Amino acid sequence: MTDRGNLSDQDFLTKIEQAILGGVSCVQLREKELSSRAFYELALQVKAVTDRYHIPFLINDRLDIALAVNASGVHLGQSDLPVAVARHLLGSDKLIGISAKTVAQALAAQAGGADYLGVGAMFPTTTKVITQETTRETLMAITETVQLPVVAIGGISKANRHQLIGTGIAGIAVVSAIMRASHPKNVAAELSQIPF
Ligand code: TZP
Ligand code: MG
Repeated sequence: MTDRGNLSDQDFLTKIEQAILGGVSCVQLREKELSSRAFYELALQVKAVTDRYHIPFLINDRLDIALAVNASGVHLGQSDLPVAVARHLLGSDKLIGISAKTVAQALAAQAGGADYLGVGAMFPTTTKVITQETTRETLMAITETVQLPVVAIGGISKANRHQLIGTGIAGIAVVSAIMRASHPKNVAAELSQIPF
């Protein structure tokens, strides 16, 4: 998952490419402050990279941008469009990920047609304002209840990744540990080797 920070567009795209070369298997573009036009243009550039490596490309929040660039799908939070509406608009071929913090939210997302769930923040993070972290118990309650693949997110790094082993997750989503690394390829390689 991306965060441009102060990177130039070229450096940003290079980081993404390095992360993919390290083992990142899906890229989500998450931009909270760009105009629609700038988001669209950046999305086209990122998609050119993910297409080159044949990996899925997701857009955070903005279903319109996902449609406009023919992304693989969209990731939506609890305040975004309802999953069933997004599914109706996107059709059955696109991926929809939903952020869930409770078993109830996870079940609702599953019933509405989500393809995967994002659960967190599992650890302290500076990428997003978090009121309360998600406990390991809640994460496990979700993985044990829903059939969907669950991706853990929030403050995940080399230092704490082992704490997620045995929780039943399908994978992890990482922003700063990779995007702020001077060697994103190495960090991505280390993080993607964890067995869950
Ligand atoms: N949702 C929950 S935590 C988070 C999002 C988008 C931010 C994750 O970023 P980082 O830098 O990997 O903690
Ligand atoms: Mg969102």
